[in-house]
Amino acid sequence: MTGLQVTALAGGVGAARFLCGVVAALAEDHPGSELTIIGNTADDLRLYGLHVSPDLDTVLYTLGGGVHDDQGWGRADETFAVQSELAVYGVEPQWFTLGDRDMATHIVRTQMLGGYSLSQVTEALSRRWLASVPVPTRLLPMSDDRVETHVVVREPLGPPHAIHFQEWWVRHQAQLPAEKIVLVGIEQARPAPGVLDAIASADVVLLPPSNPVVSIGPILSVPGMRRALATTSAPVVGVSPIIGGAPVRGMADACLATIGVDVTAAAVAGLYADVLDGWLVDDVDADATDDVAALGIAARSMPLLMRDETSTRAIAGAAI
Ligand code: FO1
Repeated sequence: MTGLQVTALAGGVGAARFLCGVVAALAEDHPGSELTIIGNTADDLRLYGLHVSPDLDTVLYTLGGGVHDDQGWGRADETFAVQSELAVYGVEPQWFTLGDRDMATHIVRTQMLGGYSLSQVTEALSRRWLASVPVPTRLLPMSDDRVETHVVVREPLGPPHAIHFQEWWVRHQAQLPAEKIVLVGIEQARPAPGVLDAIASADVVLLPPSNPVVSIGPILSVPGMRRALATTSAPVVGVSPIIGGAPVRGMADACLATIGVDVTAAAVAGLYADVLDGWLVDDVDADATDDVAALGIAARSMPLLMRDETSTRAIAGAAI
């Protein structure tokens, strides 16, 4: 078997875990392969003057073996001395947890952003985290331009107003009724250097089981991305983040409800219909393969729960 050029779009935890399976499958079955990951940056935020890129960091920490396994984000063996001290000073917010080790990443990123682009900074951070991945792997932000997901919410008795996605997701646990999800800055955003090339020159493009609205959605919304995916000669293959009518992880159901899309494997495929060639659904959703096929997308069912390394590798192998 010869090596493959694989390009994957990535949100946070689900994508990062899936990408571990991709690395394992490529290392075993396709020696000589290379992996390019295009990460979502629309849930980036500034906190305490620091630039935090949760999804990029989740990919780096997970592939680099430094992630907090139970949470799926943040660092293993974390301590919280700095944030506790900030709390004593009355510094807000305290609803978003930044550990000491994690904070070092944000300090490096913020310092470097004074003179370098987010792509360049991400490349520098990758030298630490991706060097030991058994398949040559690079992580590109979807864009060097600032894009932020905001959620228009209505609090009891109050007028609708927009809050940062992380405030809705983490502080309100996506429980505050949302009227709209808006990608601030998306019209002006350009794909980061290397992103369009990585799609055009790929042998296969993968859409991991990430949140379709706030993780994959922003990447697809960067001007030029959908066209690049629709015109690449590579098959574009996705893995459903919905199993049996519920998200495998996270609160994608609240996001889908906000944009008026059913919480089903077939409805999510419909969101990607213009770019997708193949779609994996769980065995419990085997009935959905006909609906997906009707959209012109080849569909197959298999067990999609990423229970351990073996099951995750099998899903990634099937997608490839
Ligand atoms: N998720 C939480 O539920 N609570 C947190 O306090 C929190 C902090 C945090 C810090 C750094 C980081 O990289 C991720 C963090 N996350 C936290 C996860 C994050 O909010 C989301 O899951 C992603 O942005 C969605 O992909």
